Amino acid sequence: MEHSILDSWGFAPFSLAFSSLARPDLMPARVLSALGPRLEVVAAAHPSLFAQPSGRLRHTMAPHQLPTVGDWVTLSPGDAGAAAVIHHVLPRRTQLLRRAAGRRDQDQVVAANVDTFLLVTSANRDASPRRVERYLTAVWDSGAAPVIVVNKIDLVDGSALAAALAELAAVAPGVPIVPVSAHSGAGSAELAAYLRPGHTIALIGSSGVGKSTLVNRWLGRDHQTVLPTDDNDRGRHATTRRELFALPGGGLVIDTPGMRIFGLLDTDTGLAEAFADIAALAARCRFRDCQHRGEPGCAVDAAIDAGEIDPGRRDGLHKLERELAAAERRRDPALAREARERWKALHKGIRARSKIDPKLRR
Ligand SMILES: Nc1nc2c(ncn2[C@@H]2O[C@H](COP(=O)(O)OP(=O)(O)OP(=O)(O)O)[C@@H](O)[C@H]2O)c(=O)[nH]1
Ligand SMILES: [Mg+2]
Ligand SMILES: [Zn+2]
Repeated sequence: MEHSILDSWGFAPFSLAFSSLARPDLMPARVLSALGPRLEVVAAAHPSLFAQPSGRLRHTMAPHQLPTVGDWVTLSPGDAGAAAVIHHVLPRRTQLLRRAAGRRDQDQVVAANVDTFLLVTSANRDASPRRVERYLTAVWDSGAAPVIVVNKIDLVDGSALAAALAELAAVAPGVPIVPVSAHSGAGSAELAAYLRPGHTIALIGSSGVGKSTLVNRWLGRDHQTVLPTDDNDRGRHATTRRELFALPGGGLVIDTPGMRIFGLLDTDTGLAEAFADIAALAARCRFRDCQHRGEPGCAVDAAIDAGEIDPGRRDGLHKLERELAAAERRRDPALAREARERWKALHKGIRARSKIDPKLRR
């Protein structure tokens, strides 16, 4: 077994799941990119191979369970000229989901088995705190850890940068924030700490913030297409597909296209963590089902009045709640009822967690 090659692609945590299948006739492989139904994979004896899910997988799995970038799968070699066949998707350690508007059966997995998501923003552009909250909520849901990367610091002066960092720190309690410049190389030592051998990171964030420029810098070659931003400093969707690369130093990185819409899924846990500051306060509201909309004895409103937290945080939570509720209703009325039950459980969950989980205490 050429385990050292596989381990350089991050196989170690999956080897037990693979060997317990007891299928020595199949080989483990990792999905590098998806080109329509065909996937490019890497296996110990094959640096690059095309593969397709077996008919059984295609017919028995929901779309979000089918192999995607970052997945570990089992393969049998195809007949001469044909693509190799994928038989299993090994259980994912993490998955970042993008919710399809109103259609749960079309939810998409953006990337599988990522250890750390780098949420890239750009220092010269107003990083909408609401958008950052949304991304963070989805990352917390994924099971992976978030890091915020503020790129293009070469374009702003010290005080503008300090203001941008403070604003981000306020919406992302406890999340590391790393200011960098992909052009000048500033901050690259701090970022390098996340590029560890066998460790998979993925870059997410709006088009034009410089995700592919960072990847090219790490790869030491211009592998990814980079396009100038337009007059309003918006990206032009230079990257069109997700792709996993092995870096010269041993780290693994997935570049993703900037996403226009970033939905949320199963926020029961992610929401509570992204809004840990509000969750901790909510435990002290007088009413158990307090919505923090001016109810008497609301600890969240009191903290806002006292200037301890930004009212935008509470408004951000309310906005997410409304969007989720609307998405649920678009699906169908039976699900909307279920959604209400979920919200009740979530609110109870936030209260229970903030009582027992010391992380959520201030
Ligand atoms: N000044 C400056 N420009 C940068 C920096 N990093 C990236 N850029 C520029 O920003 C533009 C967009 O960069 P990309 O790397 O294509 O952005 P992206 O996030 O990959 O965009 P999508 O692939 O569309 O999601 C390019 O013109 C880059 O040269 C930086 O640190 N400083
Ligand atoms: Mg790109
Ligand atoms: Zn309240």
